[in-house]
Amino acid sequence: MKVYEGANLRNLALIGHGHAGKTTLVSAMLQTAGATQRFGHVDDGTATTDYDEEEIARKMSISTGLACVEWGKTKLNLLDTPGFNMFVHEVKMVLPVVDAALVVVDGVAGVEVVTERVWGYCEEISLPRMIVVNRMDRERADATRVLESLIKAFGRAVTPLQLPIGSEKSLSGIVDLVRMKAYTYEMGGSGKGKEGPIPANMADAAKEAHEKLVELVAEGKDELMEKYFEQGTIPEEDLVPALHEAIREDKLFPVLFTSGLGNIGVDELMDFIVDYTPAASEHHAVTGQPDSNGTPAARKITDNEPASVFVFKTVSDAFAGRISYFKVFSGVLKNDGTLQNFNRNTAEKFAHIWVMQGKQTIPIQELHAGDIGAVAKLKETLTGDTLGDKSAPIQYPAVKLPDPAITFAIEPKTRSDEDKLGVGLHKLMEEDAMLRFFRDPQTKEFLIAGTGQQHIEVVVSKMKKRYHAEVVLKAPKVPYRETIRGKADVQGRHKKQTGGHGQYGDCKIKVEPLPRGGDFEFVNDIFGGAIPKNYIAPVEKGIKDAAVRGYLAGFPMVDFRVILYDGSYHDVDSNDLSFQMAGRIAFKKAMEVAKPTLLEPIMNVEITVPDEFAGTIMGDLNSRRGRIQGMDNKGGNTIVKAEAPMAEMLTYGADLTSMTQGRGSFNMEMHHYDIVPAQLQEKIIEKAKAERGEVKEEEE
Ligand SMILES: Nc1nc2c(ncn2[C@@H]2O[C@H](COP(=O)(O)OP(=O)(O)O)[C@@H](O)[C@H]2O)c(=O)[nH]1
Ligand SMILES: [Mg+2]
Repeated sequence: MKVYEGANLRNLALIGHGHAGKTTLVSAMLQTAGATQRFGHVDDGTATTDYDEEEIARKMSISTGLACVEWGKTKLNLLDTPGFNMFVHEVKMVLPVVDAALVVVDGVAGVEVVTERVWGYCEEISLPRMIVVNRMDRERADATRVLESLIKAFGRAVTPLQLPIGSEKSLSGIVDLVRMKAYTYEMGGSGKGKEGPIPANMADAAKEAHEKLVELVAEGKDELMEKYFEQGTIPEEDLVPALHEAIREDKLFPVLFTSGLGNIGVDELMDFIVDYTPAASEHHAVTGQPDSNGTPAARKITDNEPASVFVFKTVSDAFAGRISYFKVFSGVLKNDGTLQNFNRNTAEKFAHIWVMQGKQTIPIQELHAGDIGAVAKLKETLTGDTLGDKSAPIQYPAVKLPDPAITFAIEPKTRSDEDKLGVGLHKLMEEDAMLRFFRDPQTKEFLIAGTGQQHIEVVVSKMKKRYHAEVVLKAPKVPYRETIRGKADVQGRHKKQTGGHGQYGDCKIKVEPLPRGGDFEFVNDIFGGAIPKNYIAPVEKGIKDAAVRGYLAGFPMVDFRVILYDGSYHDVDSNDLSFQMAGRIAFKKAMEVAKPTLLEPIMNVEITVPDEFAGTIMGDLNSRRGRIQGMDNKGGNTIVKAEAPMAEMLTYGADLTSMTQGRGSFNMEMHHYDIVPAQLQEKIIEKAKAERGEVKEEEE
């Protein structure tokens, strides 16, 4: 592999809805450029960028795969992202390291839910976008209809730079509307087109589209407008740079057509990328976090600045260990070089730097500003870290991700699995930013949290295959809490007379509710030494210990205030333990009168479905005790915002899929706690008691 400089590098993320053909398109580009011997197919597990065993088993991308294509003098770094909503955060994580996105759209379905979602991510950071309408060989593929759906969703800047020749099975090539030439291909052939004249039956349509394009470009630039008025057109040598600029500045979103699987239009696609998408060196300067003076450092994407690299992905490989994927934002990284990790203040050696081709590592001597590479065995570096020239510190901001939406209890099958469980999960967390693993302080259970059921299933499967740890998933648990709605004024007295000296503690407390989120407050209102100072803390501890265990069903009691206002003691028999006991007794007595009640977590949910499912979704939310907060329409989709209790949403991912034939997606996050309706409390309390009963038996 040759060494490339920023002007000859193009970093592109392939993004879009699942099954639009992103992974296959990468295979087609590799095959057409001669980088592979055989075409890599998703369906038989040979695609270069879907190499992970989980991806092969499920025939879908789960995490971003990297490939690179040398095309003429230019190297294209292709980042193949997943398009299923549970893994779509992977897209967010790579956008900061690319110079443009290839938004891949299915020629039959047009704009889909995830297409809009990822388009939004690009919009947030003004990333240039090029649209590829793929799978044009499929039955019912329709260029006109898809173009309409694109313009409706993303506006009038969406402009075709090509027209497909033929359709469905008889798709045979494309017309280049800039140069006004036609290219024809053999279905399933080499991917290299044969140049020829525009077919007669398309001449008018092509001419019209070309003129529209020229007009659009002329409108955007005064110098060109003049030429256009004088000559009635713009010469090709002006048109190409003007389009390049318009695309770089998000004034124009070009549309191309391909069949990845049939390898049609793929060489033209790569030519277009080289000519029209921004070079790595054209990317605007990248800003780091502000330093102690509040001024952020920044780096231009050039070899002349101090070296800095940003780690955007980590893979935990069974053989090579930890592999860090990075982009060189500035300077030149040499093989065997040492860089300072600015997030962790340690030096890291970059022994054996690589360029990645799927899972294959290709050694490289150096990587220039704007290029993407990988390295194994960095000691402490994780995703989101910046490393660089020690004398020029900078920290690029890590990508913000949402909180996990679903939690399961996880149990090792055997004792030996328990040891492997922790080790394996910690390795998986290094490569998976949305995975969490922790222990529930109440139930002492191990919990794992992720983006959805399917995400967790992938994790469980990786645990088994990679780390040989067998685990059982248990239904997700709802972290209920308890609180009080009334007040109480009670006395807790602990007195025991046994043999020698006895035990004596006595306290009088008032309890009252606090607003939601108020947690726990303890007020010492003792005057005149009714209880000596050193016994106040034991009373508080006794109450707190009891409160964590709850009163109704064993869930922690929150949002209440305790006022300790009186009590008594005994010179000989009083001690810490006696006052702790008195506190516990007082707490229990208070609960008998203070109207204890259950609290449940309420989630914020945002659901996106094609319009025709809006009614079904709203009705269903109603039956889940959901409260609709708002509705919005966008490009044929309805977006519903609602609040709903977590207890009703535990299997929402699977339910939504079946209600919408897989066309709906949703986001969910914790919002607040609220009182459980009276008619449901009894059931939850009974169930919790039964569960605790079982635990007790096991312990004996
Ligand atoms: N007919 C047809 N099928 C395609 C084309 N590209 C991909 N596919 C098939 O569509 C499915 C999804 O493709 P894949 O590349 O995994 O899509 P991704 O989810 O966007 O990466 C696979 O079964 C592919 O074989 C194409 O151009 N034409
Ligand atoms: Mg894919």
